[in-house]
Amino acid sequence: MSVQVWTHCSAATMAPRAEQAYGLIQDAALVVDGGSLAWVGPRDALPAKWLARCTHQHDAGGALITPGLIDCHTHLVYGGDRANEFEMRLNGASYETIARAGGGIASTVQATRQASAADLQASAGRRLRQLMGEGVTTVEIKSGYGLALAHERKCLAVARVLGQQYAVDVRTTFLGAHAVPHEFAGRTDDYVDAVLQMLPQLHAEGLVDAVDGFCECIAFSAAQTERVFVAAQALGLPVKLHAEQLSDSGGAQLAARYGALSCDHLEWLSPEGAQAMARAGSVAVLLPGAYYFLRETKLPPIALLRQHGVPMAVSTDSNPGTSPCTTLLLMLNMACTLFRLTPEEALTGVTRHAAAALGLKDRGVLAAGLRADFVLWDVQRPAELSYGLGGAPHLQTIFKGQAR
Ligand code: DI6
Ligand code: FE
Repeated sequence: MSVQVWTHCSAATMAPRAEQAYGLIQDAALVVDGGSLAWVGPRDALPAKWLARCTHQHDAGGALITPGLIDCHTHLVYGGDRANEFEMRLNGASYETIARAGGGIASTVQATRQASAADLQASAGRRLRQLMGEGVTTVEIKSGYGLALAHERKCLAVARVLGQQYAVDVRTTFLGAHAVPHEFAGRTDDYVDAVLQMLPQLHAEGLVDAVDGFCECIAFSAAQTERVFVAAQALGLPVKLHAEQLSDSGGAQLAARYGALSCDHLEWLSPEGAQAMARAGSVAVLLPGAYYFLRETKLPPIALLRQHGVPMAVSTDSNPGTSPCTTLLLMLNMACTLFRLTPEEALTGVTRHAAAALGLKDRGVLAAGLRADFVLWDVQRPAELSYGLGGAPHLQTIFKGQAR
């Protein structure tokens, strides 16, 4: 077994309740034993036994090391794009005109159904490589543009294959309850019946790690969403929810009752919703890319989330309609500039709290016993990761102990 020692670095460990902001260790050493971290601390406290057992010693060249980044909310697998609609709108077309011409989410569903698994793998692979180029080591990928068994299966299987093809951990989420496909127009309850039939089959095929829904006046009601949660719970699957993005539908309270890992978006979250999330231990996943792209003006209630101690994660929401985004670092900046998170909250949101939003306890922090997923950055201090608009501070990513 290889034992690797990394020195000549500082480490933002992101350890909870650390004395230093970011759990920062100025002159740090990291010991990697196989695919896990065996020791993390100040270099001058490194136990001699690790140097004795060391097979590879690495000079990090003064880099800052953080945990591998975690993008905990993406819709990475879809056909086509919506650049044409973006352009039409900026040339004066209304949403209604575009929707009547088969645009919006329906156009992505059509393009996704028409695409082969190989096409989807190629396009999602391009987006995934962009995320990985900024140090992402774990990514969640939702279905939700197939909306029929064969196509939901195709998208989830593509997500699984991406996790085998690339040195990144992929977590899949079944989002059958994302939108009502045209063949069920006006029959939302019948479509929910169809979703309830898809879920056990996809789960039996090993394609589902969690279950999500879109609880909103333009999508599924709280009662319809609850039927999906009941089915998930019966299979022992954790749930999460797109909640209070465009209005307050009480989705957060509903999700909390089912012990949701996370509630996502939350611009319209109420005090009752925040309280329910705090009691359930649900993470608030903030998605500044969608807020920006839709030119929303209602901010998620950050002070309320802080007041109730709800952990906040930050993610790209990478999708063709509301956040065509493949840069998690830009989301750090937007979480700070638009939502007024501190840089420390933002970085916690793509590491420790993003891991919690996926129910993962073995990553998101640099600590002995956890996965050796970490990133070397060409920056002096952690705040630079949130400060930069573009730029390329990424030097190297280590995934399960290996350079990638
Ligand atoms: N919320 C969103 O903003 C996206 N999905 C969701 O649940 C919209 C997806 C799209 O327009 O393609
Ligand atoms: Fe989303």
